[in-house]
Amino acid sequence: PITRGMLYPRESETREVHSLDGIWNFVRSDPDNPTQGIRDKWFEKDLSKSQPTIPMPVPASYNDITTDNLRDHVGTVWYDRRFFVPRSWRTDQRVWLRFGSVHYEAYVWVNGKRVVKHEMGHLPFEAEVTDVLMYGSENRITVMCDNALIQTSVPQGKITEVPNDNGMTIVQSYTFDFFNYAGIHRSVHLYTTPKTLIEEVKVTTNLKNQNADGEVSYSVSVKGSVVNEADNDLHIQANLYDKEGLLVANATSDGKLEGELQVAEVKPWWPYLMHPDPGYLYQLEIKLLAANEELLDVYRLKVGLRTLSWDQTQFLINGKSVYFRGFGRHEDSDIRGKGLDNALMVRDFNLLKWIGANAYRTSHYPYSEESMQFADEHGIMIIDECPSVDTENFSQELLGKHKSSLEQLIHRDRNHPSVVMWSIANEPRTGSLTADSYFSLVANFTRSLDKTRPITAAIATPYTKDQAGRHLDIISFNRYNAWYTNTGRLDMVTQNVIDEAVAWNKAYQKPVIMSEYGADTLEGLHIQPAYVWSEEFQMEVFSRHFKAFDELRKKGWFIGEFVWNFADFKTAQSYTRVGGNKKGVFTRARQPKAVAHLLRKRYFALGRDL
Ligand code: BDP
Repeated sequence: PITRGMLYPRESETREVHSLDGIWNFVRSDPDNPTQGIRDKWFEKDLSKSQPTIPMPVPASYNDITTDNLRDHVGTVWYDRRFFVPRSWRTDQRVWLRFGSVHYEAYVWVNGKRVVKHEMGHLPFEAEVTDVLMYGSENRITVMCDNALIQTSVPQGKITEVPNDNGMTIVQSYTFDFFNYAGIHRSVHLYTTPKTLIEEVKVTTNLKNQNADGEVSYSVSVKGSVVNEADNDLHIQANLYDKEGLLVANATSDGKLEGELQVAEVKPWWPYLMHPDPGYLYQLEIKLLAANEELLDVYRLKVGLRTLSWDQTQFLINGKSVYFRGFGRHEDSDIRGKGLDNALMVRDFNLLKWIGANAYRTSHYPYSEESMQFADEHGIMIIDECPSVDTENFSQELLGKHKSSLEQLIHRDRNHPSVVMWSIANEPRTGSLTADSYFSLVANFTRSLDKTRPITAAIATPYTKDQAGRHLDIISFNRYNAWYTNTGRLDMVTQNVIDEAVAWNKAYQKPVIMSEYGADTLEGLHIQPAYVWSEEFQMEVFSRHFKAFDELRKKGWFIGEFVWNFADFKTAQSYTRVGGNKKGVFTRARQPKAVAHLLRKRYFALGRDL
């Protein structure tokens, strides 16, 4: 089990952070000879010494960078680069190498020595490299990345060998509806810490006396040779600062690595449009001190004070019931694929606020840590989804990886006030008894890691067959009326949506969210009366859903609507996809389709209501 919190790398008076982002050297393995790199030990010298390399940006997906068919490559690729480690780092400290994420599997060597292997995209991993680095000189990092998805990876896929015009070829197939972009998707950092360091920080918050008083509970775990809690060697000084930088609470734990801070006249964390100052964050400063008060390590993180609660009919934040106005999204854009891009991220948040949304689901995998921090700052609520999508063929091995994905996700994201719910899967095949026991195990495991947030899953199995809903706290359902069912029939939307939501609520007596609805729309295609793929049709589909939602809201247990999708995105090639999935309210270049203006009116009107 992963017990490390994988704190986001931040500089402080005891820590330095260096970025290894930039242009790396890149080689794709010969699909007919996929293990050649390992056999020939490509990690022992520069990749360029054994073959031609091409330049590859990090972070980015590699798929859309070149003009050849690297896009459709299946199997391993290799990256390397050289970097300098300053002489000054040789002092009494540790150095860590951290990847924000690599898709799907990564093997990492430093100066020819294997330092870490990690399976699963969208999640960070790191290794201590103190003893393999050469100080005051050049070093080499080599990464082998494998994009193959099989029945026991998360998400699942299938690899088959089939004949083609050149003999035989490997085919990767998968049923999920987004392109299997791969590569070093997020930033690579080297950072230093003291020998005895703050390894993990866990924060929970509470509000009392009608949100007038707040409490921040923290617990810290420490790594290092001098750790011996029984001896009361170490203690924590915790300081809480408000936005203006004023100290509002502090505490020194006596021989303990945990404690509470009491905050008077607290400014709670509120979602966007629920308060004039949404996303209010304090800064928590954690100082690790030795028995003689020597300062060992300092780590700072942003903290939002809020409470979450839920029952059979509603979801509340700070005691106030919440109606979600949101989106399913993707991390996806031209050229960089799923690579972290700050310009895109900031643009997306500007659009979310422009349109009046207060939430999104990280469909269908964890999004960048940078975007989680941004959501905290802007009061955007997140339904945080693990990478399990279209889950089927349940096995012990799959269960282990699925649980691991949730464990890694929760460790990474549990301190974010924006995270208000865990989504344990998207459209799992939940119609069987095996699914029943599988999801009971996944849900209980998730609850054992975090009891402070409700659990959901976006379900498309009909409620008559579903076996997973009983294990969830909140029911989310995906349905494409007038698109996949009753295509073109705008007269068959409203009542169907109402009936299905009512049936879900009746089946499980839990709050219900419509987590996906929508229609593919080619921007600029106008057809009156509305016809599939036209902007008119998307607007009609949305309007008919709005009618249903307004009816459902009166019933008291319908708590949210999420459009599919925020923006157009790339998928695998198929005859149902014209250059990708076009259900975006925004184009892939992040410009509004006509429906965006309609949705904006609704989301702001709902925002004002609350
Ligand atoms: C839903 C999936 C989503 C797809 C969407 C669609 O959850 O990933 O992109 O359908 O087909 O079933 O547009």
